[in-house]
Amino acid sequence: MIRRTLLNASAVFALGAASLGASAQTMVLKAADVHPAGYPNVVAVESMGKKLEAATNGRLKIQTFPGGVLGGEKEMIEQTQVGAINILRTSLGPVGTVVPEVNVFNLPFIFRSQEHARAVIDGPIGDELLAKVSASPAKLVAIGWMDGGARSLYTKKPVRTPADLKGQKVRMMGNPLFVDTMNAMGGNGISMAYGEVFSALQTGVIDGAENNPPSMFTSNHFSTGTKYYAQTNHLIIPELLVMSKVAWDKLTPADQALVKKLGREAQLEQRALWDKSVEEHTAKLKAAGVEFVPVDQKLFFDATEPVRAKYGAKFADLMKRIAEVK
Ligand code: GTR
Repeated sequence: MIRRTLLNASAVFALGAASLGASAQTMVLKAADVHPAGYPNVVAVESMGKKLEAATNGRLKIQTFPGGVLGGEKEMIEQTQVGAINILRTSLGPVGTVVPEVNVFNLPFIFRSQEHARAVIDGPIGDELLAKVSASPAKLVAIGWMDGGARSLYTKKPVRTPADLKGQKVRMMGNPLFVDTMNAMGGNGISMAYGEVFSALQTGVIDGAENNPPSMFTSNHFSTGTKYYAQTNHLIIPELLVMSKVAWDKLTPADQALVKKLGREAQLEQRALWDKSVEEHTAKLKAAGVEFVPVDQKLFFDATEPVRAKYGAKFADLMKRIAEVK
């Protein structure tokens, strides 16, 4: 009799566990970023961790690994795919090599301005792209966007026109699309991990790079003699907050919903911090002697038309919808 009760009880438990999927377990989620502590993206994920810990009574926690200690973005994406990293904040740039559908946001001058990019990622197109990342075979679950500002060129010699880039080796993020972009802009694009750029600038392996003011400052790239910042704004690339599918599948549906909600809140917190960070780091760069050179962006827009034609052909409808967003 007793035996039968026990058997029944375990059958009921097995049924319950199967229908609930993952059980609510205790986990410390490893979160990685190439940026150092204090950078808006890192701060936003830290605060997401505090909220997650509070909401689950300490059952779920986030441990942050900033400053690229777990590798460059390419390696970190791979580690997230296999579950060695649980949460990753990355530029969409290198994600385009594993989820080609996101490359539409990686096209030069796809967005007219940061405001335009925000309107797009906050609307249905932004949601569609997040869903595409999660539905792809890349084993990444997209939990939110972050702002990446506008990327402009920094070089040792001033650049005002595409002709000024002739013969200059400029570091680009790891995605062939970006090397093509730099080549079309008049320079020689060199793909390299973010963490290697400082010494490459110092030793003259490259003549310049491109990024937003907070990255140019916090990476110390400005201190290598690259004192001309040509305001091309050629790439406005949203950043992505993703979770490893391996970790995601261990969460209960309720925990998944909580992570998604907090991911969205992290996006909004980062945005507020981002605007302040751009202002602060632009001022710091200027104080350090960096000259902000205004350029005719139309010249660079026209020069990069072949890149939009080559990589954008399959996104024609989407590009039209992006352009129509006010
Ligand atoms: C930054 C971006 C990073 C990284 C870096 C780079 O603006 O936030 O995720 O992509 O640029 O140039 O590699």
